[in-house]
Amino acid sequence: MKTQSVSSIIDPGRLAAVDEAIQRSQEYFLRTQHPDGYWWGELESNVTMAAEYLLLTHFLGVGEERRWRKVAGYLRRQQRADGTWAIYYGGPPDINATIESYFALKMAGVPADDPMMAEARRFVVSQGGVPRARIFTKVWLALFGQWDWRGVPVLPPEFMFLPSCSPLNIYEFASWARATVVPMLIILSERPVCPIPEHARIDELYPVPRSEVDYSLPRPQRSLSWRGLFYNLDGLLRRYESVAVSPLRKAAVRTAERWIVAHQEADGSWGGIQPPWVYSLIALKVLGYSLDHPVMKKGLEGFDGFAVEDDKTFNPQACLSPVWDTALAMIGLLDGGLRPDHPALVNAGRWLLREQILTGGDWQVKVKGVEPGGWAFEFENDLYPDTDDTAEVMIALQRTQVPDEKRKQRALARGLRWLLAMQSKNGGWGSFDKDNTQKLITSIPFCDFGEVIDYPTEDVTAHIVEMLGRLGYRADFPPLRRALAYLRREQEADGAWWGRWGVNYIYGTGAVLPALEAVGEDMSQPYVRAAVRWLLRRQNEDGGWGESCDSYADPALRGQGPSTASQTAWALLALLSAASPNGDGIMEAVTRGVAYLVERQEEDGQWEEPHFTATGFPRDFMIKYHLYRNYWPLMAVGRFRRLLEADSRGPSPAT
Ligand code: R04
Repeated sequence: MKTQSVSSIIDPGRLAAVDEAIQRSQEYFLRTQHPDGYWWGELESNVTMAAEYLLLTHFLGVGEERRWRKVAGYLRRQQRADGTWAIYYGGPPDINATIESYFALKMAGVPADDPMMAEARRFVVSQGGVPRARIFTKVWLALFGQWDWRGVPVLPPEFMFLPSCSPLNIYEFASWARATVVPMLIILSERPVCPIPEHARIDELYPVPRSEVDYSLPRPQRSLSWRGLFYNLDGLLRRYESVAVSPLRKAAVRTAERWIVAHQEADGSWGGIQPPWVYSLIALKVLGYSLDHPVMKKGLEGFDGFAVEDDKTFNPQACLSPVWDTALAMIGLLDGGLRPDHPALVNAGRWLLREQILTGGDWQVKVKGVEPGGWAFEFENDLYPDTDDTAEVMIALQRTQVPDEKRKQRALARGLRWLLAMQSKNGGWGSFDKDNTQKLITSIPFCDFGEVIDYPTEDVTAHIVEMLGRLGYRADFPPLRRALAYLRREQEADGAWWGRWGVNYIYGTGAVLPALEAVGEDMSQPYVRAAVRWLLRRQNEDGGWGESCDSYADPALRGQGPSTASQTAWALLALLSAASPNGDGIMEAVTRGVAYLVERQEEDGQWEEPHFTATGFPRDFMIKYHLYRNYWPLMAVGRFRRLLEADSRGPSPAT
């Protein structure tokens, strides 16, 4: 870079357009900051959240006609022309989402002969019908007598008694699976059936009459495996179920109940996420909690704060993203050149400082003798701070100048101690726990959906590495040395890194390269260049980058798909971190990528992005963060501008 002049990279007219794009995006963020200091965009997932909410309200006996109409309005708006529902924009029909939506719509009074319902039914039956659904879907149906409890694996509540040193116990589950499984233990042991009106039955979603359905668990392919063993154990446990010694069973259920009550958050949620929340309310209701019990009341009312609502639709979000959005919006503004002491950043910084979690949580089961000090993703999720949010918040705070710098430094020091204690044995970081890598638990028959362990991942590790670099640590710092070795080991043969929480290899690679640069890694090393070459090969004709959610299932699709703003930005962040002085082809690709973004920005400073580019669980649960399309491009275009500026010492855009 230092030997090229700015005008050889980009002509003055285009440079002005870049400055204007930055300015417009900054103004968008300044306009949309909440007075308390945070940014918060929608977290969109799929229709099972809305369908399950409707079913929950029926189970609890609090279904309201007006609200149900809106939930139904949302479900119908999301249905595609072929009658099916997908779990991400443009995705293939999803049998679970389609069954759950169909059932919720019938509950809301939509008749089976509605043409769109008929289309949905055709799809479900063509796939083998209800017996082909995941276990969660079958549990929802069983709760209302639309599937037989016999067709759900046994999960005895005595599981609660297994100590945390045994290979199977609730703390071997990822935090999200743990908070889901504990109420499930109660539900599966009680097997409640809540009556529904005759018109809502879904017999028509079965391929054969209900009386002929085979409710046995699908037999695993290899019987001499953990899966096979657990399959056989299921048979034994069924027999135990019928003779379960009642005092022991009662004590186990009581233990699960106490665990649930102790894990409710201030906003009424469990773990800040919808699935554990709905199952916890169902479990407590089954145990006889009345709706005016404070736990139930808070739990139910909390949903209002999670919903995206207008006159026609009501859709509860899976999770709320204010802390994550705030940190990333701040980083975008800083990269765009906003002064570190700008009032908006100061206000955001103060808000983040207040959000630091200074009390204990489930992570302490594995990490002893360390003070709390992390951040969670949501407004309220104090028992589950995560390492990814902590890293991004620390980057944002470190770069922001708040009035009380002493307090900020103390917060950073605490966050740092916490993060270092959370590093897993293999040198990487999981999201919510240390060394949550026991694969055994993934083989139990109940676990047929999503991730149930929280193994260290490349993207999260990279964010923490980047943070350490920005705090001044270099590769000679032992935790960093181990983290860098982990990242080297995880690099794919083609040069890319996998993305756990973002789609997919573009996200992983877009996290790792900037991290390497931040810790002062020599970016001309062959392994870095391999990643650069991979990105250059994946650039689309239009100058942008894109990668479909399908790339998790189909390796042939790695790094491929229609260009999107956020994925283009990730690729650019990676390339910008590796841009070298002369003629390596990077700057030419970067300029085209930046042009892709600049040309597609809307009047109001935003970008459009219909595609889902984030991940809850690879394959099974995809996410669209509504602010991803805005802050990632701001970072990319901002860093591009800073790079030119460093080169030419020209003026920065005034903001
Ligand atoms: C982006 C990185 C920050 N952090 C990840 C946070 C993601 C927030 O969104 C979700 C998180 C979730 N978890 N578990 C679920 C989930 C959904 C989200 C979940 C989903 C379905 C079922 C059970 C749990 F939208 Br069923 C942690 C690292």
